[in-house]
Amino acid sequence: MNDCSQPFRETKPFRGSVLVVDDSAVVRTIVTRCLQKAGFYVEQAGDGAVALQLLAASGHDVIVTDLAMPELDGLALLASVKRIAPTSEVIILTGTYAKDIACAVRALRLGAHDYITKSLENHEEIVLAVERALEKKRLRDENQRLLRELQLLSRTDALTGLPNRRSLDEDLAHHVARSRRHGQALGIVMLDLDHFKAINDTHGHPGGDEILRAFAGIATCALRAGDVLYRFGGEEFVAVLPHADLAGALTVANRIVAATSANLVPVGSSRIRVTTSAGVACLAGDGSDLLARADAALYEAKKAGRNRARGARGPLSVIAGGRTA
Ligand code: GH3
Ligand code: MG
Ligand code: MG
Repeated sequence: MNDCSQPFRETKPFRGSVLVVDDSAVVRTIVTRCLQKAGFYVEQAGDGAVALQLLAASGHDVIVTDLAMPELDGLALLASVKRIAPTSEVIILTGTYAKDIACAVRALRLGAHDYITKSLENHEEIVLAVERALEKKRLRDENQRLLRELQLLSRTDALTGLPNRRSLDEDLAHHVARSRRHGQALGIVMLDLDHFKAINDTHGHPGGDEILRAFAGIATCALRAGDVLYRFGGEEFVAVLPHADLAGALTVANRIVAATSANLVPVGSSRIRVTTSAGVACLAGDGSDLLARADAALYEAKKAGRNRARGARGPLSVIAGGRTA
């Protein structure tokens, strides 16, 4: 039998937080003492309803609960915990239903981590069950963290840190749907650095990479709050401009074109002038050809001599410096 009679002394950080729920004050005290002695931070509740209040306030890692309790019983508490605090683990500790296999199966099906019987002889089993539950929670939390990291990485361009093409495809579909639903404008700017192959040839691929990073910064600074720049691929970028009509998007495109040619980008020991061309398109019809129309306008900008922006629809086109051509 464990020696639970020694007073608990806090010397190390807690191994985890546990909520002990039992309508018997004696059982609560015994279980609490053992878990405290094993290094856990423990709170107590006399029934399921109080337990839920404490859980909402503190978000315990593990809940050790009795089954038969007045008001809210153990199974009802378990169901509520799985709904409101799904990352908390629940261990059912029962005396009344100790031999009730059907009840144990039901608890496990509802998501209980473990189902153990009360014993005044051996408290080690409770400590072990809590340790296993904590380890399971730790692994699940870590998996979720890694999954979130992976999702973020899969949407991020490693070179520039901008959201990537995959991210653009997903976000643009949402923007188009939202703009169509609310009858709002949506503009995009497709950007392609001019003569980038020659820059690579002169300054090497690492030099080209530096320029791509610098351009990402310059173009981002030229955007308004709420606009987002994506790396489309290679030396091509796309800015998504919610609420922008063609004239507004052209203004932004021109700002990027002008800022790019105005900034000398440091590459190794030299500082070089880089220019970009831009094609602008705004939402029309179902929006499925938005990128294609911006790309066609970009082609027009290249054909017209580069270092300028062109709009996809209508006669209005604006070149760098704000002049209208
Ligand atoms: P234009 O003015 O018509 O756009 O000419 P350009 O030379 O920029 O266009 P082209 O498509 O011929 O060349 C694009 C170059 O971009 C070729 C490719 O090697 C380079 N490139 C693509 N991705 C990267 C990258 O991640 N880093 C570097 N340094 N270069 C890249
Ligand atoms: Mg290109
Ligand atoms: Mg290019």
